[in-house]
Amino acid sequence: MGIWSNLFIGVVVLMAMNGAEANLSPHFYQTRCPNVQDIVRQAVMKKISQTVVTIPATLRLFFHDCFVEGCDASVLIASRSHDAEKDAPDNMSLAGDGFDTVIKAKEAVEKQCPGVVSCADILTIAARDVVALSGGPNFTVELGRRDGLISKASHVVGNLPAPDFTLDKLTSIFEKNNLTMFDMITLSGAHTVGFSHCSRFADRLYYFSSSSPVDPSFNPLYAQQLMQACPRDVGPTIAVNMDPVTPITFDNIYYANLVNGLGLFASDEALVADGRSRAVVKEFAADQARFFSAFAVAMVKLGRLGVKTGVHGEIRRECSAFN
Ligand code: HEM
Ligand SMILES: *[C@@H]1O[C@H](CO)[C@@H](O)[C@H](O)[C@H]1NC(C)=O
Ligand SMILES: *[C@@H]1O[C@H](CO)[C@@H](O)[C@H](O)[C@H]1NC(C)=O
Ligand SMILES: CC(=O)N[C@H]1CO[C@H](CO)[C@@H](O)[C@@H]1O
Repeated sequence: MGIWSNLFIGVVVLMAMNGAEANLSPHFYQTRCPNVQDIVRQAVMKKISQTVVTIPATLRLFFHDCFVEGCDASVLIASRSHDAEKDAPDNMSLAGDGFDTVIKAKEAVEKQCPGVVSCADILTIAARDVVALSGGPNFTVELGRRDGLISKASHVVGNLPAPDFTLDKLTSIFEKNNLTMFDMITLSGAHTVGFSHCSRFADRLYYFSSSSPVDPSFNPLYAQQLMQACPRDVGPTIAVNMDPVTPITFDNIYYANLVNGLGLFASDEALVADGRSRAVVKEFAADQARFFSAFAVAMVKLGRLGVKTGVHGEIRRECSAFN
């Protein structure tokens, strides 16, 4: 009897711990910081009113955080020796406004609930809010992430997709992260907002092939506009809108653009060029509601990558430094 009841209690405790450790929940802060989502939204709105770059910068920051070391705010760490995640060449214009958004929101949250809410969760909420505040879907996010203890530039290499990736390479890097080709096509729709530096697509304008320096899959007028904005020897700071039609609105125009030869990167163009992904592109181009609901689902899946919960990681006091 004694053994059996001990065993029974042991199993119950183990199950409870597993639950506490493994599960994210939308209600994670309900008792300890019930207003966290309102506080973050207010901070995000204020930051957007100062600069609209906040929208794409925050969304991309979330993606880069999750793909390297998991969604654990490792991307936010500032290192004195400049070898943290954010210092990797792949961070290419992770615009400072994304970092600033999370830091401001964290300061506001700390005033009401000191030491309770992780930077990883604040970034997750902020990424959701910038989508909702720029015309996209609002959706429920899962919370309970803790902040990571590792942030290394060397861990970025090979873990982020590049703009010259083929469909196979795109699909395989997302699959490594438990995301399907469908999720990849869906999340690429984030390129409906934001900017890219000329260097990320210049090959498609000037060095495509020996017979055709311009990628023939570009709409010719669009290629001309891009060459005007990005002449061959343009400086490294010059950037263009990734969605030339509605650059700061979160909508499904990105997919219509792909169909019309207005995809900026080879990795965007690949989605409509390849028969395996084209049907989804066309479906999203025709049906914004379908894109929005798929995007919400895929963002929640993205937000589960490599999360630290329970006793792992820490709740950072400041988002840019380990405690
Ligand atoms: C599918 C593979 C992807 C590739 C190859 C890719 C590549 C890129 C590149 C090269 C840039 C331009 C960076 C620059 O020069 O400033 C960019 C910008 C951006 N990406 Fe992606 N990306 C991908 C997926 C995603 C995903 C999944 C998201 C978010 C869910 C995302 C969100 C963004 C945003 C919002 C920007 C604009 C950033 C800004 O204006 O500050 N991307 N991406
Ligand atoms: C989105 O909905 C949540 C409730 O699920 C809310 O807390 C949040 O503030 C909303 N975000 C925006 C930008 O409306
Ligand atoms: C992907 O899912 C598997 C099985 O659930 C899990 O073990 C693994 O940690 C996940 N990968 C990431 C990057 O979260
Ligand atoms: C925002 C940010 O930290 N950007 C850094 C990205 O990495 C380069 C070096 O590759 C740094 O110079 C940038 O400051």
